[in-house]
Amino acid sequence: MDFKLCSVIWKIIAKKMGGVLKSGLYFFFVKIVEDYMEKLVKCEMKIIEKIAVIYLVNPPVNALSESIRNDIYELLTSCAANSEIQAVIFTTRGLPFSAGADIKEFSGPMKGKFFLDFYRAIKKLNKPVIMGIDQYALGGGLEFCMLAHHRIATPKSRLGLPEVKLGLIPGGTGTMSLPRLVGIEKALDMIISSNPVSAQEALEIGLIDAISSDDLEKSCLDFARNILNDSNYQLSMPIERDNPKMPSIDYFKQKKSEFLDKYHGFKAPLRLLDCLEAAATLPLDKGLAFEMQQFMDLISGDDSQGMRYAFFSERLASVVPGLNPKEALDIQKVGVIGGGLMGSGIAMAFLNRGFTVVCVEVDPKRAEICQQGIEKQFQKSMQQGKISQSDCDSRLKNFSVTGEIKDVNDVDLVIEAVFEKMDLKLDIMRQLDEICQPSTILASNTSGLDLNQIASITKRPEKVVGMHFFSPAHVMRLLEVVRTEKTDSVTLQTALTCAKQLKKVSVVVGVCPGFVGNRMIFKYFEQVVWLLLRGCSPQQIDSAMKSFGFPMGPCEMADMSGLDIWVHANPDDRSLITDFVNNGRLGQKSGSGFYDYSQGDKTPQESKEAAKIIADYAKKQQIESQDCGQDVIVSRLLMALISEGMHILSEKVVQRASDIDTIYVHGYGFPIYRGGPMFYADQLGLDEVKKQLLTLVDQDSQAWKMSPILDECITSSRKLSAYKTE
Ligand code: 3H9
Repeated sequence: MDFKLCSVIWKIIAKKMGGVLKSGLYFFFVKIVEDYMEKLVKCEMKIIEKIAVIYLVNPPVNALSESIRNDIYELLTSCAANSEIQAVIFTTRGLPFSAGADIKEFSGPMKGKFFLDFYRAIKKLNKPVIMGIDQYALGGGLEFCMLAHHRIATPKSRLGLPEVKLGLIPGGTGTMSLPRLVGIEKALDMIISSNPVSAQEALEIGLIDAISSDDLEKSCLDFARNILNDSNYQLSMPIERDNPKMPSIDYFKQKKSEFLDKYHGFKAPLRLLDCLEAAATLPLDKGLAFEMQQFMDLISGDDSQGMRYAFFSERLASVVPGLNPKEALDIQKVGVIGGGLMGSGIAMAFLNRGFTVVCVEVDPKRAEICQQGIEKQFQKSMQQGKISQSDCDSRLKNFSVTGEIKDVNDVDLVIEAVFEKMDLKLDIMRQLDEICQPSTILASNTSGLDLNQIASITKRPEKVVGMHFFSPAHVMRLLEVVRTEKTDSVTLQTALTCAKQLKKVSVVVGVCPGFVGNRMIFKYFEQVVWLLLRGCSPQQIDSAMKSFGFPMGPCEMADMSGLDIWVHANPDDRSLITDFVNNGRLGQKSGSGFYDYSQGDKTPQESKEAAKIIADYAKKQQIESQDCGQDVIVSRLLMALISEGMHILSEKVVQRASDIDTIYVHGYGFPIYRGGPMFYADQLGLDEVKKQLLTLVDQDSQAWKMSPILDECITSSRKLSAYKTE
C-alpha cells in the first residue's frame, strides 16, 4: 500500500471539494485505495512459441500476498487447460523473484490459495515449470521455486529460507522439498542459519539446475526448448523424490539436545528438527500435513508475533516523515577523532563498506595500537575466509592514522569518538568547526552527553548530529541517530543514509541524558543494585534474567563493559558500584568485579569478596535483606525498562514505542521473541503492568513514578507498542 500515492490523490480531491471532506475520511479513502491496489493484477503472462512466460509483479519485493497467490493459481489452472501451452516459466522483470509470503498477512486468518494448492496445480499441469530467479528467492518464494521442475538463477541471486528469523519454519512445503533436493544436513544448515546461499553454491548443492549466462528470460526459454526437444526427458517434481536419508540413526536426537541449549527460549528450531525428521521418515502427504500443523502452531504463538513485530519495527525506526532520501549528501571520506576501542571500531565499520577513513589519534602509542589493531582485524577476517586478499588490501589502503586534527580538513563527515567528557568534546567540536569545510557534517559518538550543548559550540549547529555506535562498533548493528533541537533535515537524512550503507539498524532519537538505550539501562541497573543490597546474589539475578531470555545477566554484562564506566557516567554516584571500583574491582578487565575471573578465562566465578562489599554497603545503609525470588527479580528489572520507556515516550524522545523496542532488541540483548520491553508489556497485559508498577510506587514513590501514558493506553484499549508521539 502506498500512503504517499493515497495522500497525493487525497489532497487533489480535498482541494477540488473545497475542504468539504473531513480528514477522518482520509482513512476510509486509504482503505478504498488499498483494496483497489490489492486487487490489481499481480501476474502478467505472455506466450512465446507455446511457452507461457509469467511475470510476478508485486513491488517492492514480490511478497506472495493473497492476491498474487490467487493469480498464480489461476494462471497455473488456465495453462493446464490450454493444450497449446507446452511449458511454463515464472520470472520477473526488474523486481526480485520473491521475498516470500507476505508477513503482513500473518496477523489475520490465512486466506486464498496456498503452497499445497500450487503443488497440486503444478502436478496436475503435467508440463515442465521453470523458475527464473533474479536477485533473491526467499522463504515462500524459494518454496514456490522448489515446487517447480527446474530452477535457473542469475549469477548474483541468493536463495534461502529465513523463516526461523521470524519464529517460524518454512511452512509452504519447504521442509519437505529442500532436504529432498540438498540432503538433510545442508537443509538444516540453510534453514537454521537463515542465511541464503549464492547462485553458485545453489548450483553445486543441486538446488538449482543452471545459472543464466546473460538474459534470464532467454536462458529459461532456451532451457524449456531443450527439454521439449528431448525425447528422453522425464518430468519429475523434486518434492516427489524418495525420502531424504537420515545422516545417522541418532542424528535428530543429538541435534535436539544441542538445540535445546543453543536456542534456549526459541520455539522454531526444535519444530524445524521435527519437520526434517518427518521429511526423512513419513510419506510425503503425512509430512506435508505435519509441516503445516507446526507452522500454524508457531504463527499464532507469542514468539513469532514478537519476531514479526521486531522485523517491521526495525524498518520503521529510521523513517522520519518529511525527510527525503534523495537529499542525503554524498559521503565518501570520513574522519574519526580518537583511535581507542570505539574510534577503531567506527573506522572499521566505514572501511568495511568502502569509505575512506582518516583517524586522528594524538597519542603516538595509541595511534600505533589503533593502526595495528585494524590491520590485525582485517587479516583475521581474511584468514577466516570472510574477505579476500584484495578486500583486505583495499580497506587498508583507504585507512590512515594521523596525530594532526587538521588532517580531517577535507572529509565529508567527521565523528568524534573521544573520552566521554564534556570539556574535551566541546574543545574538539570547536576545532573541527574551524578546520572542516562548511559542508562537512560534524557528528558526535557521545553515549549520553547533552548534544544540544555540543552543537551550540559550533557555528553550524544545524550540521551537528549524534551517531551513537555500540561497541564493538564494526560488529554491533544498532546505531542511535541523535537529532538536536537544530539538526536540519539534510544532516539527519545523511546520517540515516550512511547508517544504511553501513548496514546498521538506525533509530532516530532526541536529546536527553543517556538518550534511550543508556537512560533505560541506568534505571535497570538501579534495580540490580536494589536487589543486590536486599540479599540477591549476582548469580541469582543473572540466572533469572537469562531464564527470561537475555543472553547475559546484568552483573555479567556490567563486568564485561567495566564498572568504572558506570562511575564515569554517573560522577556523583556514591553507590555500591563506587565501592567496587574503589576496591579495584572494575570487572573482567581487572580480573574481578561482581564475579572473580581466572587469568585468560572470562567464566564468571562466585566471589566472596564481592559478597562482602555488598553486605558491608547494605549494613552501612541499614538495608535489611528480603526474600526476592526469580519473579521479583524479573518483575523489578522489566518494570524499570517499561516504566522508563513510557517516560521517554511522554517526553517525545522517540517517535514511537516500537523504536524503543528496536533499540533494546538490537543493542541490549532483549530476547527478540519477546519483541522488546514495550511489546512485552502488551503481552503481559497493561492492567498487570499497572498492578506491578503501583506496588513499586507504593514501596518507593521517589524511585518509581507512574506515567500517564499507561492509563491513556488502558482507557483507550490501545497497545503500548503501537503508541506514537507525533
Ligand atoms: C514465509 O515465506 C512463510 C512461508 O514459509 C510459509 C507460508 C505458508 N512480506 O527490508 P527492506 C517489505 S515467511 C511483506 O527494507 P531490503 C519491508 O517491510 C517470509 N513485506 O529491503 C519493506 O517495507 P517498507 C520469509 C515485506 O532490500 C520493503 O518490503 N521471508 C517482506 O533491505 C523493503 O524491505 C523473509 O523472511 C515480506 N516477506 O531487503 C524475508 N519482505 O518499505 C524478509 C520485505 O514499507 N525480508 N518486506 O518498510 C527480508 O529479509 C528483506 O526485506 C529483503 C529485502 C532481503 C527481502
